[in-house]
Amino acid sequence: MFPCNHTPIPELYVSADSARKLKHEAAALPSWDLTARQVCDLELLMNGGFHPLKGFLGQADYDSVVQTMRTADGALWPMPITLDVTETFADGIEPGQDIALRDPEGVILAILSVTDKWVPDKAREAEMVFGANDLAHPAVNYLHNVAGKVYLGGPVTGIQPPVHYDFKARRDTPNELRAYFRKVGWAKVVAFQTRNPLHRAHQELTFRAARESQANLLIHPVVGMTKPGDVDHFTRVRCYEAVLDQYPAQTTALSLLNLAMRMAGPREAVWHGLIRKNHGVTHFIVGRDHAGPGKNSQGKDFYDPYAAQELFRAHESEIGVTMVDFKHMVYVQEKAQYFPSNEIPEGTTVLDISGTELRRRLREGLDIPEWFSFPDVVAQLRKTSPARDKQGFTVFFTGLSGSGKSTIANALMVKLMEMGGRPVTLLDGDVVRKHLSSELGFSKEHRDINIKRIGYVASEITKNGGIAICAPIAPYAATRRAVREMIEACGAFVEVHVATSVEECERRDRKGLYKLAREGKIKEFTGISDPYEVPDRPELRVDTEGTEVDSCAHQVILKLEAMGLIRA
Ligand code: PPS
Repeated sequence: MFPCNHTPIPELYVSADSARKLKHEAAALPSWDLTARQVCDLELLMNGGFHPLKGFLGQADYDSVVQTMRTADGALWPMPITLDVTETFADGIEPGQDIALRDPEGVILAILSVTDKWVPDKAREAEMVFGANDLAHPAVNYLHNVAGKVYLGGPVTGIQPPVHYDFKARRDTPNELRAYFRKVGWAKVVAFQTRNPLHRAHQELTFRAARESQANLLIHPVVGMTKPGDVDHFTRVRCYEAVLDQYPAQTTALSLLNLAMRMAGPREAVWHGLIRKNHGVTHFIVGRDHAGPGKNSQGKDFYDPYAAQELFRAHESEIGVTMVDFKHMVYVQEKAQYFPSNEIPEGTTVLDISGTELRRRLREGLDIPEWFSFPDVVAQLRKTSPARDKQGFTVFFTGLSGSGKSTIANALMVKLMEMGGRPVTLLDGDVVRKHLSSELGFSKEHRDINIKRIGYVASEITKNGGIAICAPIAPYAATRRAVREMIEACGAFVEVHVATSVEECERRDRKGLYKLAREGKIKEFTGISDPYEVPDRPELRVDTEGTEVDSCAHQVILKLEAMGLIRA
């Protein structure tokens, strides 16, 4: 049993006076614009959420954390908190130098006194921390395809916390929560971590956990970064607020945690425990497959479903937080009541709706029964997830030059406009290069910038309920995946591989470019002197050889219908 600790935890902020002075001096330092994930990490470093860390890990700490889940001086810490930067930025920085860390608007949040600069072995980091160097794991994909190549480490001097304009009153630092628990006299607090909306089963299980541990309850959802494709945090917080009324008054608090999750299962559970310890709680609910990333590229779970609980239990005394078993609660029809799945009365009917089934019902505008969720929660979810045929979406054609992307895309656009209902925008490769990317060439770097621009515009169109049709070559799988993640946050992404072979494209050679490429007059030509990574699992693959354009466009229409995105 661990007592509630109300004493303040060390923060990395300097006084307001020193902060003003430092800010001035820092303006002349080289500065790094933090990524969204780094802003989350920095906030928790500065406010003590990541205590005992005093900054971004240096190399010795990094090696030790990756290898042994401990910092070099032996403190339990399972997650490498590193500042990844580009090679270009790193080239101008040497250990011993200070750099200013700025948020995306350019505000200086902190100073990093660089002690270490190194190129990490990312494959090893993936194996050790996430259990596999497999890009199907969102954090491994991030490590290889989003994070910079070089790490900088060193202590952080905090100047000011990142500014949040949303739900200000619901955000608390570890010390604010500790002070609150002291003020209201909560001696035992059980925290519930979540990245999903809460339904009745969650309310029942958290309620039980609090009763069993005779503790008050802290609903402590993550609003920083969660798994790509999750319900956005604005919707979730409105759902949490709706559920809060369902708990007996004065027993339960809701506080938002600006954590960037890694979905690292067992290591993540231990990390979550340490973070909650810093926030002053005494108990923490850990369930089956805690912070699980889903299936690996072989279609198997990344982690054993109970590995997180086992690792947590093995380190419980060091974490200083008691683990509370998360009970899977199911609804028993005859009793009109929830029961833990291992205590179901014999001969009764169990009702349950899985996450996938819930998403299907939301997508298709079907009934969601009251025994499953609260009407206010369902209303919030429906507001942000209207039925699929009312949402925006993106059709993303990819394929070689001359494969027929533009022709099919044009035919599709006309068919969709004929149906009406939503505005349709075509972002064709050539047209984009004329209007949005006229300064870009065909190096990997430039192609990636071009595709990300298309993805950005398509995501805005999708978010606002329109249909975006994109038709670039988009030769790199990782870039297509980044675009998919960006768009799936606001609607459906339908990847269509126009699978015309290079031989056929060259035979057609509509623009005469293949001939020039063969003669070496065009460099880096896709399929001839530059790579094209064939999509593994596109939503649709169309073959233009021996098939009319009209019929290819019709195949796309059928796919959109099957996905519920349009109605015939
Ligand atoms: S990419 O890789 O997605 O950024 O390419 P994209 O913007 O779709 O541009 C492809 C069109 O540019 C012409 N073109 C080339 N393509 C490939 N490689 C090289 N080096 C190249 N140089 C010019 C070509 O006409 C492409 O048009 P499409 O419509 O694909 O035939």
